[in-house]
Amino acid sequence: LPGEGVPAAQKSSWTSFVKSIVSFSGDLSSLTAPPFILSPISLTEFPAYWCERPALFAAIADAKDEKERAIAVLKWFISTLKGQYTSRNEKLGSEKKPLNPVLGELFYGHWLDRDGRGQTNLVVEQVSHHPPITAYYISNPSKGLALQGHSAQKTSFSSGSIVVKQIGHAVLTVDLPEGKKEEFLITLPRLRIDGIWYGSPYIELTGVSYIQSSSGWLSTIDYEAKEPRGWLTFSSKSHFFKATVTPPGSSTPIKRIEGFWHETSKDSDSGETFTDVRGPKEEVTVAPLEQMQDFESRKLWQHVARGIREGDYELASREKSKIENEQRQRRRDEQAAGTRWQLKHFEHIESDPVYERLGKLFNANPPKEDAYVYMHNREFPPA
Ligand code: CLR
Repeated sequence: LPGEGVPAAQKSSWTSFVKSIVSFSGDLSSLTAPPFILSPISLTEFPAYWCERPALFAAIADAKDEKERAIAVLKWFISTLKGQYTSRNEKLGSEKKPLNPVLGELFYGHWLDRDGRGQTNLVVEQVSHHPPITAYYISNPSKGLALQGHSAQKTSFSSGSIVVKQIGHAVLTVDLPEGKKEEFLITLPRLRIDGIWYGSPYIELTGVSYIQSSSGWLSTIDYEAKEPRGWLTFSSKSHFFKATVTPPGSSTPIKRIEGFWHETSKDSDSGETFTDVRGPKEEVTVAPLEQMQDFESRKLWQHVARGIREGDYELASREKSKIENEQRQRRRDEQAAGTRWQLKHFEHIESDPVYERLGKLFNANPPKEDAYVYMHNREFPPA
């Protein structure tokens, strides 16, 4: 039923929120939403989803050649999708509206070494508030792996769903022997947020995304492929995909994968399991609140988050206003002083040379994108 997932007292507030998104396109984060749909988690925490299966990330470094590396990268990438796009439904009951990060907001974390996989470190910085842009750097130094990327969104409304075009890309760098390295340009899928009328939003992925290796290997992931009979689930959420891996200069795949990105997938030819994410994942470890700086996400939002978690929405909104007013004052002070906010960990470049070079190989659209380059100025684990 329409409005099924909406608490009775918030029905009219949900209706007006839905009306405002219908006639709106741009930055959804600025719209006021009813309390039941608010998440206590800031968008700066989201890049952690890239590494919640640290062993699969580390395994990329152990692959023996270019082909095996391309396959290992695809396997890791597909295995991140469940966390990225369905974990709020599992934890919070539906997709929710994350906290809108402030400029300069930080999120640090790590996954400890276990079974020789090496330690993985995460640095996130909110590099723009309006529009919201989040930059991240994830590295496993002992394996010679680093993922650098940024994330922004363009939203619109179409036949009952919110359509989210992801802006930004990620580049994975793999150090090889003799000072050589291989790079992988990763583009991101489109999102459709369904279930809006019912007040229980969830994400479906649409379109196609690519993983282009500097070695020439290309993986193409198609999120709109039709499920063959026999695979059919009764759930309205499909999450089905097909992927291909093609060698340099060829258009004939040497590997085809199909399945559900939130459950299991298999090699279409051999039937062998490719990914299986039904088991537990490892959430990122962060420092205790007492050791955090004021701009670290969980410290900055702690009272707002408590308000949302405990249903004390007055507290949440009072604390949120405090943060927003403080931000406005900072911007005014900067303007008066003729200064600009300095980013702490990233440097903006107008065009990413890796995107330009590798994007040509699969006709990336757009042909150029900007990037935020990590300045390598944080020690892990934090002292
Ligand atoms: C951020 C980057 C991550 C993947 C990801 C997952 C969920 C997306 C989020 C990104 C961006 C913000 C987002 C969110 C789902 C809902 C939320 C689009 C792309 C919007 C702003 C809130 C909509 C409000 C409804 C839930 C009512 O790697």
